[in-house]
Amino acid sequence: MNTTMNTTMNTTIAAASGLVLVAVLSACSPAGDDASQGQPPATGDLPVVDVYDITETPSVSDMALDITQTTMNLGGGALDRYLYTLAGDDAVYGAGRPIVVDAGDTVRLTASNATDTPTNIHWHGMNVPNDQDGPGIRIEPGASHDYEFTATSPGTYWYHSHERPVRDQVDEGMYAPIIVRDPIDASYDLDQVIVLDDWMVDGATGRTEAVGEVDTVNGRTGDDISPIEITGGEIAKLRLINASTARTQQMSFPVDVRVTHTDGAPLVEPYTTRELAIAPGGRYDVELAPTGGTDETVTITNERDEGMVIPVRYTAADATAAASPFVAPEPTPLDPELLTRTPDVEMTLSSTMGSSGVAWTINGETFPDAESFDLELGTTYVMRFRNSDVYQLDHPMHIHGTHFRLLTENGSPVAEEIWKDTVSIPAGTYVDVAITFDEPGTWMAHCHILDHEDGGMMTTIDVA
Ligand SMILES: [Cu+2]
Repeated sequence: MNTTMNTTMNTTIAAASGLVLVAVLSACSPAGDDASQGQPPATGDLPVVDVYDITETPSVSDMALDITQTTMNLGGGALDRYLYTLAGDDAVYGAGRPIVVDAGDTVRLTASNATDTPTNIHWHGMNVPNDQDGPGIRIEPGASHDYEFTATSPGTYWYHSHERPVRDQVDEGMYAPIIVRDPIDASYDLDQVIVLDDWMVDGATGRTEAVGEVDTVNGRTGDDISPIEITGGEIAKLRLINASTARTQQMSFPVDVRVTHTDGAPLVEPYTTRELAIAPGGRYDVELAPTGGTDETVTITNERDEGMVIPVRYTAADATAAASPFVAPEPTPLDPELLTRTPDVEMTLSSTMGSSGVAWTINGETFPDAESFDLELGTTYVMRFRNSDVYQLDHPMHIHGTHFRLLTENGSPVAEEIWKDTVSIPAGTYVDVAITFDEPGTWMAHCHILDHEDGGMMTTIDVA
């Protein structure tokens, strides 16, 4: 463990310094922003080029997305996979083409399905109108679909297929980041997206499985993982996304990082840590602001190190620790009645052995037979997720269409104000959340372990 690299997180709200730094950013354009027609990227040694450093990436909100099939060499084996790419891209993005827009932009995206399977796109964590959300849309092979929505809330999100079986599509690469920038994000010296995943590589068949043995960062593994380069006195924003279909990523940082966002939502009380458990579908934004007098390379890893070793190359500089440009939101008042209310909605999560394997259930039934719920637009409800799974598995529950506030965990109030769209319910426990929908429609609620979702642990919430 590194001892000389001292990280100091300055929690001073420094709005003024943020304005000064905005001016130094240039508007260089990454490759492939033009919408010229192109073939799917060359295959084989994928990824060839990828840019998940979005520090100077301009907002591009009109685009043509190709949903393609390709092959990737990974960990010594070749595998078939899907890939999201922009028409005309000459770079290859191993974790899908990042979409980077500024808050308030209207995203207009034509998705063309060049694969041999029907699919769609879900904008995970984004508050979009119900008819843009994904599950109700089907893009047949050879067809295309136009999406349009306003990127209202800044944050780190991702987009992925929601066509069942969702596991097969997401596990094989139908996903990518979508980042909605806050103006203060331009004040970070480095703004980098880190997409975590795992792949099963079988050289003989090219199959993939839910839990793979090769860990990847932005589609790269081992020595191919792009380093994080930072100099003393600089501050980096790292946007971690867990795209794994089944595994919680237990991330360890070599120095303290300061957590500013959960699932795209800013924290009223940012906190400092060296460990983060990121459930499937979950995101965390963290700040890294090292100081110290010695050049050093340290690493960010997950719990099993099977290829997931992210180098942090630190260059010493005679500088004080950078001030964070992050501005914490004002606390949202919490009605104390919510902490003691009998839940308005309860989802008991369990499993049972069915005729075709394990059935994953909500209130004893599988989708589409599971109990659905009718909620009023704009009303705040207490929703309880109770994990009674006999197999003692955690279930990360994801709700479409809104964020919810954590109230209690196993009956104990959550002290901090935390908003999420995906929350892990540990086996044998229950979690209560406060939830309000501001958009009408039928919204999905499901486990983000996608085998469980495909196996029935999903239901709908009708909001009117
Ligand atoms: Cu589950």
